[in-house]
Amino acid sequence: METVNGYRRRWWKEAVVYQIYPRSFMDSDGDGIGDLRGILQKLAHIQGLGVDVIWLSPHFDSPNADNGYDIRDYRQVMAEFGTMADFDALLAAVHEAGMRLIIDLVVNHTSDEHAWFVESRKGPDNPYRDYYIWRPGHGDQPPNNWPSIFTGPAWTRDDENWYLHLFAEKQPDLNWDNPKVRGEVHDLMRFWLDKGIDGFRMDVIPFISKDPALPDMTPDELRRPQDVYANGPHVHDYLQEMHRDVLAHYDVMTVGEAFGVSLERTPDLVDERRGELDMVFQFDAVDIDRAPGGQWKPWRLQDFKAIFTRHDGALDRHGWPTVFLSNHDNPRIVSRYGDDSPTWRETSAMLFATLLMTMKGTPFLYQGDELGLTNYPFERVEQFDDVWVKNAWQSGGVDEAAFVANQNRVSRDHARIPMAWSDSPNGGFTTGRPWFLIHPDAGRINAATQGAVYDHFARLIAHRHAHLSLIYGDYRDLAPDHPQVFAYERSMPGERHLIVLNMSGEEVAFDVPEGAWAVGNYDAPSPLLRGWEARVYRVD
Ligand code: TEU
Repeated sequence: METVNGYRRRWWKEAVVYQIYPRSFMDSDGDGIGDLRGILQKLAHIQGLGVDVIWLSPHFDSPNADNGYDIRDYRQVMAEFGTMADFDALLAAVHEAGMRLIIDLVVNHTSDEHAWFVESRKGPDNPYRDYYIWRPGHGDQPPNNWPSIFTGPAWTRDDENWYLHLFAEKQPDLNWDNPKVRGEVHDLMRFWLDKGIDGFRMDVIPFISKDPALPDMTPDELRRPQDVYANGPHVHDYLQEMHRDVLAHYDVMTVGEAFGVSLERTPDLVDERRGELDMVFQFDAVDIDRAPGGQWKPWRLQDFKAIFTRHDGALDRHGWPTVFLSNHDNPRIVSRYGDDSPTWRETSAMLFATLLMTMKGTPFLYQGDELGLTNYPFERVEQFDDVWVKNAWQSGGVDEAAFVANQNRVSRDHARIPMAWSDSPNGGFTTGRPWFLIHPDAGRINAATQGAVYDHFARLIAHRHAHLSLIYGDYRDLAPDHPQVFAYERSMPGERHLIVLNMSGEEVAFDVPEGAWAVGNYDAPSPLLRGWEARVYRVD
């Protein structure tokens, strides 16, 4: 097996991944909802960036209580997105274009409309009863004090018993301790793998194993329930079994959403000698501005930088990290970490492109990052679509202005409004009535006008692909205490890069080397770093 700088070479370590939220990507048939044919129409846009892998958020039959993360039938395509023939055509076209396609495996829970749950709730004697987690309550009270991640209790009563749902009421948790459930999951994975998909992003996968005693959480644990949910007794057994029985038989990549998994425990999931997952998403960078309870809080650049050093230190040569600053659960990068004012939006979008493409780990982009799309200016509670926002609002306690102000900082809906393609009505997303809000700037900030940001992404991706030190090279933060500049090197014997990012709108003096300047977001280098300037130097 070929190694580079001590790492085994694998295609997914060298890949750049682009995430599509199908509902909001492109509508081909005018029903106002994005679909698979729409993705097909826009494949050249994705291919032009030079990305290697497309990750499709759930495309399965679903009643959409959580936009497809509540699956009713794992072997059907969501009718609004098209047909199985459309899926097959998309997969073939992606492969034809030299890219790979991974899909979302959402198997901690199903929809309450899934046939298994419809049966399960019929009563204790039903053969599917044990596919889910049912317990008697304490009088009128649920079996324990576990909270749903989406606020409120994690239990809903159905006749005499309660079922567990770590997310919405319409997302009952599967009982992975039942071997039949694990067999079903393996079967549905094979169904898609045998079609030729190239891997899975696994939704909240560490949550699959629950302590069968279901003990109450302590007040301290209740501040971060995800840490309890991600630490069940059999998560590693079940992942190793899945790897042995299914994944090991295909050349695919897996990336698990490691919500609640500490850095110390990350190697247990991704150490290649264990046979569990290839990679996981760590939440530190996207949680930097979150206080418990989902309140926004300010953050410091020094703390942001320290996250990347900690991540790097958490894994040895047997594990591989990911890098992401956005997805369908997070606000837009420029609005959150950069500066979305007209002066700096493009420049800061390019700076974060530079960070993503030069950091250690497989980078994941979210649709619209390549255009520097910004947050939506929400004004009223009714404008939100997210079930989490609705639950949180119903739980009460704050006035609307304060609630909306916080959601404007943290809401998942910023990422979920439709893509902006052109200055046509609805940003060119649909000829019909869009399912969700269209950004007021869509006519101005869209794929047709954002060539500069897009081209910068493409340049960086090409540069990454051409330089193994940007993939396998060691990471070192050169100025961890600097309040404005993020400067780091990526090096391995024979090849070294220096990356200098001015994470502010101010000019900054910073010692830069003589070496060749490879990629930057300003035309020519200057002695001072200009606002949001990003430079990549080749220094070997
Ligand atoms: O997300 C898990 C999850 O808990 C996140 O919503 C997390 O709380 C948030 O990102 C913290 O910033 C996954 C999916 O990505 C999400 O879209 C689903 O709603 C959820 O699982 C349930 O399937």
